[in-house]
Amino acid sequence: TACCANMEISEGEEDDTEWKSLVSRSPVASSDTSNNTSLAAPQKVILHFDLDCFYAQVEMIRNPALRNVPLGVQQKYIIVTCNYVAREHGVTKLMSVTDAKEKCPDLVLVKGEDLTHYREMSYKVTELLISFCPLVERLGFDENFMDISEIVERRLQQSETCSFKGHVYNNSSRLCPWLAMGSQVAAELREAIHSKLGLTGCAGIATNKLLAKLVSGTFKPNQQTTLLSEDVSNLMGSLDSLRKVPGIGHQTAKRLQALGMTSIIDLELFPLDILAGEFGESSARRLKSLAIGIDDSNVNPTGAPQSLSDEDSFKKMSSIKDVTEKIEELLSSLVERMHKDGRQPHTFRLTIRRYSTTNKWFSRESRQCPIPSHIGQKIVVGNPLANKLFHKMVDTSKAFHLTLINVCFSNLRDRPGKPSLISFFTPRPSPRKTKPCTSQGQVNPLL
Ligand code: DGT
Ligand code: MG
Repeated sequence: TACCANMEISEGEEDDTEWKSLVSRSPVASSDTSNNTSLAAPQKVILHFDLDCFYAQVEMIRNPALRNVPLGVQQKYIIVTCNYVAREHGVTKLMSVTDAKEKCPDLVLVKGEDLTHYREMSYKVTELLISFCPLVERLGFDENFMDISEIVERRLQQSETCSFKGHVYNNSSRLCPWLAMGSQVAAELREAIHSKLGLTGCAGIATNKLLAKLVSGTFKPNQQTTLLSEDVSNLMGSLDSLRKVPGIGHQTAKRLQALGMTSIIDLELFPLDILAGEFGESSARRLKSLAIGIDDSNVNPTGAPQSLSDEDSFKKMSSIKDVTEKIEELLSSLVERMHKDGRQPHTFRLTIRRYSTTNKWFSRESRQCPIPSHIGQKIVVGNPLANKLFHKMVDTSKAFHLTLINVCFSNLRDRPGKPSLISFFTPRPSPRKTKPCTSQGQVNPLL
């Protein structure tokens, strides 16, 4: 995801490279419960939803004439996604515009650098899912996890017979009423997303987040797949690299490779004590668990983001004038979002990335400072804070070469008695969430 413009990385839900909570406890043996036909689910039922060609679908809803043509969504010189008509012509996600045009000369391109419509639709999907069950966790813009164990249990108490909807991984035919009921619920939710918002997507149904995410894309687009416990090792064995395991990010994969591991099976067989020597006991156990499909992490209900940010990347920015203009441009759209959110930011952060041939994606630097209450609208025009922070990082008496700028408001606090415009930010039972905001349309003192 690092190559493109406007990827948001600081809203917490946007950055899935470190899936921190993936395994929070030490592994437990996964008992074969598939013969157990009692009504209470012995394990959780977790859904994972992933919308089809998300940005392209949003563009096709905005302009239905684009539905039947090959469509690519362009950010800078990259096709960040394309519809399935374009995929039939060989266009793929993250292809360069030049290559895509070569594969498919009729490809229609729309600009996708402004994320506003995608973001709004993304929150509508999460909101819709929350209206069925509060245990929903966002992952990026177009993915959501949902823990429906209680719904399944309740429904199974009412009706015992229930067949699978959609695909079952490996065509397994074992009885498993709770996962079968999970597949029914998933089908209903996909139908609701389609009828209310006009979007199609895939779903995975399994007993934990890791497996639900891994199985959901087995059949694409607009299909769903259930994974039974007897097929967990098949699914894990089908992954062709360690990076395919959610929770194993770029850095972790590099460290595992340095220890001689390249495949999931290598990790599964690697001695725990040596792994613990490198990563520490709990991370080593977590990694070993992931390799065999065990994930005890909870679905953490997503609240309002802890911060709002916007960024842009470019080949070269080396003048103060360009930097100032870019910061103003980013801030004006960010302030508008902050205004809609309704909360008040108390910290401002500026992040830059300097050109580097060696450490391209990991060389971000940032500085932050409190936002004084008297600063008012000056945050955008003239942006004294950004200016100050910028000069703390960059010695402008010398030549500089930046490839990214990110602006971020954090430490967001409610304004007493002022509700948010966004109904998504409603109270939900989670300790780490921000409280709801309350009023509407107030003037943001930052403007
Ligand atoms: P799918 O799920 O294969 O049907 O296709 P998408 O387009 O939904 O792909 P997905 O789920 O990986 O990503 C969701 C959206 O996020 C996608 O429509 C565009 C955006 N996106 C994905 N990867 C990148 C990336 O590397 N850079 C940027 N800028 N955007 C990305
Ligand atoms: Mg998707």
